[in-house]
Amino acid sequence: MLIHKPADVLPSEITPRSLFERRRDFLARSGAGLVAGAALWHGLPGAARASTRLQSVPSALSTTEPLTERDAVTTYNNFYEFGTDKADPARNAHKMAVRPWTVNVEGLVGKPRRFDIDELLRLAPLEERIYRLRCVEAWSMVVPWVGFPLAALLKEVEPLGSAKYVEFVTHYDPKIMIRDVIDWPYTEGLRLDEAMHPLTLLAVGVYGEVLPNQNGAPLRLVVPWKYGFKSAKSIVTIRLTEKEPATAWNKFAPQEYGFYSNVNPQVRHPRWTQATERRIGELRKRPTQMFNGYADQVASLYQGMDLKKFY
Ligand SMILES: Nc1nc2c(c(=O)[nH]1)N[C@H]1C(S)=C(S)[C@@H](COP(=O)(O)O)O[C@H]1N2
Ligand SMILES: [Mo]
Repeated sequence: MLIHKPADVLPSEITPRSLFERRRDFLARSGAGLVAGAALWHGLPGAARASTRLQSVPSALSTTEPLTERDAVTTYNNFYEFGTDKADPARNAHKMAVRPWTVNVEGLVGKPRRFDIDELLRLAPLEERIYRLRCVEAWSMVVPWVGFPLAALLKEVEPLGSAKYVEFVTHYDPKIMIRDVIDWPYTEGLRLDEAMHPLTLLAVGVYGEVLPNQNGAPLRLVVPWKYGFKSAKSIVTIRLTEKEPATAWNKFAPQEYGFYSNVNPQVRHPRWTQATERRIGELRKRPTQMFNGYADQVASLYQGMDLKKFY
């Protein structure tokens, strides 16, 4: 297993000495590469969980804004399957087993395939991507994800010419997850060109380590120019389709959540403004940026579309 070289280590990643030593011990015991280490890690209880670092290269697509505290990123979460309070996922998501885990990539593709999660970890070089995450609830964070572009996975399965959309289906286990609120499983969707966009990331880690369950382990989507709910957690199926797929929040409240859900300060949520946001850890409000600040890279995807209609 490789550990970040000192130059790659962000100040926010510096860990207490005791933790570091435990980690080193663990690495020595496991005597294995990253992937085997990751697999092992998920089988270990409690304290040892803090120990899996992912080797990644910094991405030129990262924002340079200050990171949100790691504690906030891993304890202030939306993952409704584990409860609707922000603290519930960190409390309850440990009940989900993330090994073994397979991701089915199917539908309108030349080479449908069932990937083991450990295969996916080796599919493409892992990058550290620091992105803003803007929730529809008008809070935001700056998060150092570790992952690879969704496009790398889609290219493997060779989308057919008839494929226009990508549907994401997430894990649902009624034995450990809540039964009410929305129609489970949580599903999301992107247009194929959005899915192929270089900013669209499949994240396997955060803050240099394997994703904690509450952040969507072992694999979650991150689409930085869309509201946070588009970034489906704990994905089990990726399906290419011809028709626009139904999405969980759109089915729940179609007048409030559209298919596109691009961050747009000019389009109000029916019950509150989207013009401002509060960065977690700050008190002041900031103006929300069009496409969450990624307009230069993504505005062309929506040329000619009425974004008030296609919200
Ligand atoms: N499966 C699933 N994915 C989900 C959600 C959820 O409830 N279930 N919540 C979404 C919402 S509303 C947000 S803001 C982000 C939050 O991601 P984070 O907890 O890693 O910050 O996850 C998204 N992905
Ligand atoms: Mo959200």
